[in-house]
Amino acid sequence: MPADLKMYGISKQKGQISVKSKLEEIRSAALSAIASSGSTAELETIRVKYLGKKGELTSVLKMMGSLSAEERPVMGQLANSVRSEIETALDSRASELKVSELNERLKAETLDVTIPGTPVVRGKKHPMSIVLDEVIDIFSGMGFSVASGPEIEYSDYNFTKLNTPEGHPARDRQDTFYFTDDDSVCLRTQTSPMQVRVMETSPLPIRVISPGRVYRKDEVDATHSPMFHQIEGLVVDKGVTMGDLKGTLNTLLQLLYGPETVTRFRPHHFPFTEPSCEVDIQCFECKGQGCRVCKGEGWIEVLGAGMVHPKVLEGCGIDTSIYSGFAFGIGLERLTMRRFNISDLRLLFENDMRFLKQF
Ligand code: 2U9
Repeated sequence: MPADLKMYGISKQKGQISVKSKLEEIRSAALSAIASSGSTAELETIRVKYLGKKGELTSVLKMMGSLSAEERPVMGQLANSVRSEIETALDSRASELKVSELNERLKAETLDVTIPGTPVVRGKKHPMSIVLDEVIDIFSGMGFSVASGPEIEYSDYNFTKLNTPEGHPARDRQDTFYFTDDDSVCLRTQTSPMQVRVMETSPLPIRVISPGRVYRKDEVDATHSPMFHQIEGLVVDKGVTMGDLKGTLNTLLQLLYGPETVTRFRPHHFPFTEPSCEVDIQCFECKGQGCRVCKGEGWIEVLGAGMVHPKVLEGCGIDTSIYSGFAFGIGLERLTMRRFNISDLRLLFENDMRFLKQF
């Protein structure tokens, strides 16, 4: 006798009676287990135990072969009806459990919509962005466009094309971040290389400002940073003179510091402009008498400027017998510090909300 038959207490002699009673036993055991099951996971275990490939019902079905030809269809029918009863019971208990499990989950995961949320801190414009936007507004009003370009530059554009040839002290390795051993690529030290690109590619006349980050090997202190921002400007047209330069910069400074602002243009030297000047405003505190604000000078330096050097124009293919130009450079940090009376440049880069929310 096969081992399975022994297990279920079925003997060939008892035949139909034993199979029948075994099937009924399976039915009542399965139905009561289903009725008392407490979770869908438990229900699945019950399904596998009774209806699975190695389950109890399958084992009994395997015994059918040992029954007589008359017994087999009767017991087969009974086995099918036991299977479908168990399946129906499993389905209906599964839907009951699904509902109760969902209800329990909903209860456990209740969201208290009355709890105050985490406040979202409203951002503000950075003081340098406030001042830059103001400067862009002023120059837009005078017909200038805005150009921005790469911060990694060829030394050719950063220096050579700006009349600063190899060997010039301004190209010193101690002042410039170079990327290559031959010093041919660097972090730009000014935004003028962008303006060279504008001159090389745009039709004349040109009126452009170029704001952006620039880099120099400076130690960080209250007035220095290895990264700072410049706003440079360039005008190239027929018959542009120092008078146009003065008119444009006086307009800028009076719009920035008020209509009473007094300016002074002092001779200076830059390799890329000739003649060159530094521009001061009369101290607003002492009206030129000399005080703590202007360190006794009576004047405060605000920017540098000059007529674009003919070598720079010609290097960009511009005919200097017809065209001339002026250029200027402003340090945005210094402009912002003066505007908002900020004494330490580092405050502009720390992004401390306690500082930034004051503007
Ligand atoms: C071209 C030719 C010439 C831009 C200029 C200055 C003078 C200047 C400083 C201001 C403070 C740099 O940020 S700072 O330290 N800049 O004094 N910049 S003339 O001259 C140009 C620009 C573009 C093609």
